[in-house]
Amino acid sequence: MMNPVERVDFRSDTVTHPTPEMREAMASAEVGDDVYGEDPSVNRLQAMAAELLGKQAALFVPSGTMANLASILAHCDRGDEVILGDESHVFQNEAGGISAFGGVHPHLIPNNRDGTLALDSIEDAIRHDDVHYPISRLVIIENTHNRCGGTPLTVEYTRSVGALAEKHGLRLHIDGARIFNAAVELGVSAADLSEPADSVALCLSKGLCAPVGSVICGDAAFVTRAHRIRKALGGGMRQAGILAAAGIVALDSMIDRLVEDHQRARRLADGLRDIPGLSLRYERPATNMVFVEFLPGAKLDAAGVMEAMRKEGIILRASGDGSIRLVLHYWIDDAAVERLISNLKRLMGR
Ligand code: TLP
Repeated sequence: MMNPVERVDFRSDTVTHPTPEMREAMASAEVGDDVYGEDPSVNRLQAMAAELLGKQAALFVPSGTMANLASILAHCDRGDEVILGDESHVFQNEAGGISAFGGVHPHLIPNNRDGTLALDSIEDAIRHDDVHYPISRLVIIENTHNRCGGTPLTVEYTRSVGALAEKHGLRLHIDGARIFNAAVELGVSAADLSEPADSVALCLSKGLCAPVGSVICGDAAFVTRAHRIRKALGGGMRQAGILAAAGIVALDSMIDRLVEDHQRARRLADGLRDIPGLSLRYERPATNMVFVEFLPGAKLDAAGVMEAMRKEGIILRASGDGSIRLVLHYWIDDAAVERLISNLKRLMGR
């Protein structure tokens, strides 16, 4: 078996391999045909996720992208409008699926630096009834907010968005790909963070290390609609219990340890602070991500650092804007963090 620890990969928490315990659970998983609803492992995973998020029901789907897409299509008819942030994953990184497959119209409003959407911007974006306008149907927020520093949205903020949506008869969806990072960081339950939402998508295959899968949670009627949409999208899987078994381990034993990734992100930020040519986009990492910018006149730019690090077995990814997002996860230990810091010092030093 390949040892994923030999090289260290800071590109994302999506690169995490399953843990040995997950591989064992997968090997011995009880399975059935999940399209018939007969896979005991999938059913168990769904029940666990629904309970953790305080929702009536849940549905296992292959990816975070399908989780958001199926949720949005379950809430919206063609031509309906969703209000979402200009830095949201749904808008930036999901190949325009909501428009391509759902005919859903995105109404963008600016994300604040902390990932929130200003309540008055949401309210201003809501359409009144007029034949010229699309129908406002759904608000989407993202917790933690990936492109906004991995910042967690608080229970209070989420409640205020939920109250606003409810006042105007709109629904609320949370892209909670990293909702457990938010929960452990804020010291609250994922159920409290989810309570104001009509649907929440959580990912098993990020910091929680499962190889595949996301779960969408909501009331029974929502999950029934999403179930049919999942089938239409080709996401009805058969003996998916093999995958769900790893997800069960993820929910059972991988949530509380996420805080270690947040601590390492802070240690990493501390180590980078004084390196010439670098600057931190967020002084104190909010959860498991560190965003590094390269100053004009720096010895190397992001692409140069990425290339030099590859030779050291350290895998990084330069973004289009010339910054690098470093993501901490289960397979990055203290030694790997120190290795990255010392290599960066050497590369960027005068
Ligand atoms: N994010 C990936 C990339 O697509 C950018 C990453 O490396 O962070 N919601 C959020 C907030 C996400 O960050 C991601 C993945 C998804 C949804 C989609 O999940 P997958 O990759 O399972 O489709």
